[in-house]
This record gives sequence, structure tokens and C-alpha cells, in this order.
Amino acid sequence: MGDCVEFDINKDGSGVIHTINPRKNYLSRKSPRIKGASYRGERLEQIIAANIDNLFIVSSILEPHFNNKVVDRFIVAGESSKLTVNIIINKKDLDDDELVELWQSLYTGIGYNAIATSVKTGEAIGQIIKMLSGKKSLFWGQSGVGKSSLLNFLFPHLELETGEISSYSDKGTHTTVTSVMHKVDENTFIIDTPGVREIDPFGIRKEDLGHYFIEFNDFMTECRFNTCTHHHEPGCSVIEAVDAGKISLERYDSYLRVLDTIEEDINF
Ligand SMILES: Nc1nc2c(ncn2[C@@H]2O[C@H](COP(=O)(O)OP(=O)(O)O)[C@@H](O)[C@H]2O)c(=O)[nH]1
Ligand SMILES: [Mg+2]
Ligand SMILES: [Zn+2]
Repeated sequence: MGDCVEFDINKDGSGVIHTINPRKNYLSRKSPRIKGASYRGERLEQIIAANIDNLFIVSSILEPHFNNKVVDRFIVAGESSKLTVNIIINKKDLDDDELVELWQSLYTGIGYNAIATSVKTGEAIGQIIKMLSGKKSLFWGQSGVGKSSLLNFLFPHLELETGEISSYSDKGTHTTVTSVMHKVDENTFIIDTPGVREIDPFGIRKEDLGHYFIEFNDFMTECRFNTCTHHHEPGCSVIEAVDAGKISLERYDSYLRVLDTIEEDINF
């Protein structure tokens, strides 16, 4: 979805695609495991969308509860796909404890554009509309966080269904994930994706993962070993930065969790 193609029009009006232009970027993941499959087959790369100007990782502070581990996995997928990553924390109206501000400042401190919104009050939604105009944007996040509600608020004519239950069956992973691209005007496109429960950043090597936790980059070059995975190695500057409070413990913990799944899953 989202590829730019060149095509010829036949006399009868049908078209023939002759060139798919190179992709500026694309977002992919490993195809979900098929439950009960007996073979230990290779999980193939699945392209979710191509040539995206802005990725919006959408979460909510409550209902469902903000889960920074999930957000960080989305960030890794976005960074490793060379997307411009933005973070939306929605349902700010439900937050009595000012938790939104804490998470927002963590992510803005790293350098991300993190926006706290409420579809109920309309707060900060004007900020988003400016970023969407004339661009191709992808809205990505768990089911129920308010992606479709946000898009309806911004573009009422879309009339997207909201409040639907998760597209996943109770049994879990054997489901199809389909994204829908909405044309808002001549140059503005939004891709709305149903809840994606499991994100497997595709094809990331252990020693490369640190690059996708962008605040690690300042320190990584100082690690004693250039193959350092910032896990246990002596002379690791990332671990030193965590100990010194220069890298947040929450983010480092996310990093370790993603690292762990790479060890289990990827064989090169
Ligand atoms: N309180 C509150 N509820 C919201 C907000 N945004 C969405 N919702 C509700 O959250 C539920 C899920 O929204 P939906 O847009 O379908 O989420 P999606 O699965 O991410 O597309 C719906 O019942 C919405 O009315 C918000 O900012 N505040
Ligand atoms: Mg939706
Ligand atoms: Zn290190």
C-alpha cells in the first residue's frame, strides 16, 4: 500500500503498471505466527505501508492503560524503517493524575514530537492537523486508543467506525491485518491500521537495536566493543548513562525486552 507506480492506459481504458518507483521508506513486520502450524517455517516480511511522511504512534493514557513497552516497540519498528516518528497520547481527559505530562516529557526529552490529545475536549488536535496536510501519514497503535475517533474529529466526512472491539479473535494471532488508506484531499492521505498486538521489528540484529533507541546513539560510540549489545558487556557507555540517569530506566528496560525477543527469534 502506498507505492508510487507508473502506468500506461490502454485504448479500452484499462491500465498496465510498468514501473513501481523506489520506495522512500516502508514499514514491515514479520507475518504473524500461524497457531497450530506444525512446521517451524520462516516468517516472511510483510509490507504494511510504503512512502510514508509521518508515522503517528497512537496510544491512550487510560482505557487502555498507557503501555510504554508497546509504544517503544512501535518506535523501534518506525525508526528501523526510516520513518519520521511522532507520538500521540490520547484520552487526556481521563487522566486525573497528570501521568500524561510525565510520559510526554520523557518522549519530548528524547527528541520526539509527543502530543497529548483528547477527542472529547478537542485538546491539541489542531497541532496534528497541521502535520497531516499535504502528506501521507500512518496512524498506528493498539485497538481502542482512539485512532478512528481522532481521524473522524479531524475529517468528519470519513465517518469511520469507532468503538469496535479488537479485530483479534480470543485465540489470538491467526488474523488478517488490513490497513485502509483514506484520501482526505488531493495531496493528503491517512492510513488507518487496526490494532496491531504484536510487533516484530523485522530483521534487526542485536548489535543494531541500540540505533533505534535514538537517545542511546550519543553514548554507543563510546562503548568498549563495537559489537556491544548494551546488555552486560564491560565498558558499556549506555549502561553507564543509565546508571548516571542520562538514559531513562524505562527506556532501557524496553530495550532489554526487545533485545530478548531478537535473541529468540532471529537467525542469520
Ligand atoms: N474519554 C475519551 N474517549 C475516547 C477518546 N478518543 C476515543 N475515545 C473512545 O475510545 C473508544 C475507541 O475509539 P476508536 O476510535 O474506535 O479506537 P481505535 O480502535 O484506535 O480506532 C471509543 O469508544 C471512543 O469513543 C478520548 O479522547 N477520550
Ligand atoms: Mg479504529
Ligand atoms: Zn554498550
